[in-house]
Amino acid sequence: MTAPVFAVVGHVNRGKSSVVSTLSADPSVAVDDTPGTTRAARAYPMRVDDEVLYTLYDTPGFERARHVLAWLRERETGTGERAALVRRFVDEHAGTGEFAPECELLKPILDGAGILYVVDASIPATPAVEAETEILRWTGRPRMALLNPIGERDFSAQWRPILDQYFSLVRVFDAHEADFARRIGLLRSLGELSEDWRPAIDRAIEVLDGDRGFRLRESARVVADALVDLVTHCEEKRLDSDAASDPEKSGLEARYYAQLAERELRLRRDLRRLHLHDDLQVEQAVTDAASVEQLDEDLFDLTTWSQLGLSRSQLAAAGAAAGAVVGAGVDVSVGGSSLLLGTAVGGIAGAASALWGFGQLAQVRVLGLQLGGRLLRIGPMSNRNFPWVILDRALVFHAAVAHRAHARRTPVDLRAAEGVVAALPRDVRGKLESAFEVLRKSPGPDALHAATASLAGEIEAILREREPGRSPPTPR
Ligand SMILES: Nc1nc2c(ncn2[C@@H]2O[C@H](COP(=O)(O)OP(=O)(O)OP(=O)(O)O)[C@@H](O)[C@H]2O)c(=O)[nH]1
Ligand SMILES: [Mg+2]
Repeated sequence: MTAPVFAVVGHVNRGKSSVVSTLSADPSVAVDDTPGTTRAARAYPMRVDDEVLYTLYDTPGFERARHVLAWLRERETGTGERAALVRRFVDEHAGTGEFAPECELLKPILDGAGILYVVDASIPATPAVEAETEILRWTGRPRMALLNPIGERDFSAQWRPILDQYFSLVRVFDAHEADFARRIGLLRSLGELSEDWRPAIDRAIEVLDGDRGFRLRESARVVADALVDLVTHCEEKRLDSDAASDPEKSGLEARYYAQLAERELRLRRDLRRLHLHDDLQVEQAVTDAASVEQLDEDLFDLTTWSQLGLSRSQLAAAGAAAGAVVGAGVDVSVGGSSLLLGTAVGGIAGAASALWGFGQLAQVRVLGLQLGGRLLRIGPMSNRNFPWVILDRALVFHAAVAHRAHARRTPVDLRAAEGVVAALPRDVRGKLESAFEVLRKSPGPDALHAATASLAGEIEAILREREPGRSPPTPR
């Protein structure tokens, strides 16, 4: 079974590279609003475990389609010769510098690729379209048109009767919004384009489904591991005297929250990696540019906490307290910013700790050491809401990266995201709470292992439940 090849073509700057990027889950494809960004045809194979499922060619856009068509028409001898004439056009012009984009985009088609013709459905059709589609028709290859709306307006009603004349299939595919389910839907349509490709496309869908399942399972596992680490984490410091001084306490507390923040960052990195979004930026509720860089992924923010039941006045009090008390010590570790909302650890855990008093959120103990001396220990986190806050944030973050089209390069904005855990069914919350309860009690290795596995299983079920439903792309 050979993997099908598709050439993604269209006018310059219409979202061709975006379609390639999203359909191949490859964020390395150059997408830019400068017309003419793609200068050469380039193959992007969709691989899973070294198996190539299909290949997409990103191509430069048509720039002089009407001239190309005029050249072809002048030399036309009969309809049966049209594909050969297109080949002659490419042979005569390739390497001359004339019609360079047209030669580049036609080559993979002449080599046997199917055609995905991309138009921007948010602008009206231009006269160039007829020449472009006519040239593509002359190649005789199977072809589908994609209405990719770049802007807000919708001219698809105007586009359809034009595209219908040239394409056996016309589909809407928003390359910047399409999630996994829509990608699969589009693949199914590609399978309808030619009987020859059907078995390979069916195979591709099966493999991609399996791969998706694997990524969700791994995501659940890294979230469960992070929850365990975060809830059970402790920081310790040897004391010179029997009691801890205030600077000793606040220093250790700062280190503790900094470690929690660091661990959550690691979880987010893991989730981005699992969904092939390693470089995706995340926007948070901070305003100044330097601090965005430092603090773009805070550990707790007020929105999440309020979803979990803190009242507005509690939040206000916590906010005020944090800036004054905990924030000062903690912010140093995150670049000296005194911003409350965006700070990694000067956020709500530190804030709540300040509000409720040192040691109310996480356990603090002074322990005697066998060989003399004393140890100050902070952790594990005893606050009951804490694992829920972490889980909620992890699920919100997961949704943001797992459903994100790879063509879309703007930062993820979590500020308006809705929480997840508050809406979970009672029985699911019950099972999660049982596992959290085990974690809070400093479990032995076996109990810890069982609780981690139970968490991973529950979280995987939540992630699967939250997968968007499968529906074919909007038919014409
Ligand atoms: N919002 C939105 N923007 C899009 C979409 N598709 C493309 N764009 C934007 O439109 C611009 C062009 O997208 P590309 O994918 O680079 O287009 P192209 O057809 O490959 O362009 P050239 O290589 O220059 O011919 C970029 O700024 C994209 O971010 C879309 O579906 N939605
Ligand atoms: Mg391009």
